Amino acid sequence: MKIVILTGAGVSAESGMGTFQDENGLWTQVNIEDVATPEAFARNPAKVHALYNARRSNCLKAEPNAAHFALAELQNSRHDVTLVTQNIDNLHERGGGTDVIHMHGELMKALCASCGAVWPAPEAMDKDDPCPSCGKPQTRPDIVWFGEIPYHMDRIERALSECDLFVAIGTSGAVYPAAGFVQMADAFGADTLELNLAPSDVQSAFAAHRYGPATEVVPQWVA
Ligand code: BV8
Repeated sequence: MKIVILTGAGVSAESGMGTFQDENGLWTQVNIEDVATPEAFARNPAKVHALYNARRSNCLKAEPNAAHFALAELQNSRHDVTLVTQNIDNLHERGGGTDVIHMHGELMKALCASCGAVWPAPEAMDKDDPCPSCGKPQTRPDIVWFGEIPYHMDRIERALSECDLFVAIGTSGAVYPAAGFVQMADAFGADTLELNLAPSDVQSAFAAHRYGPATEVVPQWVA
């Protein structure tokens, strides 16, 4: 059976990574326009780097949880599993996940805004860090901000067109194009399942739902 899994911040919430839209979520503490757009980075790179440096050090202190481990177990099973994440943390990989598709980029990678080179991010990054490839001081986090095109869309859309089951885990369904994946999978005839703490903004598009903390509902579903 071909399965596509889409995860969001809820799968890392119990690892202490925080979410976006919940009452103490990141987007309730900072404005997207100030820290998560290319314009924000052009306006104040130091402010943007400070936010991502703080999130990177938080990620280094966090540990994968039972949901990450269960999804890695599913990937090692006989199923054909495509694991897509909106998350920029590396907890899927540290929980044994393989070939993780980071459609919104990765905290642990740096990107040169001038030549496009990508390299492992130091814990604290600064715009003036010289690019190891072109030498220019145009270093940014390798993150897809609002208004930027998500990574790996062709591969994701192909997987959605071929899957038998689409499962969304720990995402509010608030951000596109990820929030539209369930409609795409459904249109191609896949079964759809939402595993979340609470109904998402697109819960009505799912055929089945199981609600509860990811560390409970994900291992139960994988078993
Ligand atoms: C783009 C990286 C064009 C940064 C992020 C319609 C179509 C296309 C685009 C748009 C459109 N309408 C609007 C747009 C533009 C925009 C958008 O969607 N805006 C929103 C505000 C309306 N989209 C874009 O700009 C995207 N680019 O559209 O380019 C294009 C389109 C298609 C094809 C080609 C080109 C780029 C968006 C990417 C932005 N970057 N992340 C960073 O991390 O700092 S977005 C960020 O927020 C996340 O990555 C995620 O995608 C999004 C929402 O986060 P979630 O993961 O869902 O987390 P959230 O807090 O919202 O929810 C947590 C959930 O977990 C909750 O439901 C909660 O109940 C649950 N939960 C909590 N605890 C637990 C739990 N569940 C289980 N267990 C628990 N313990």
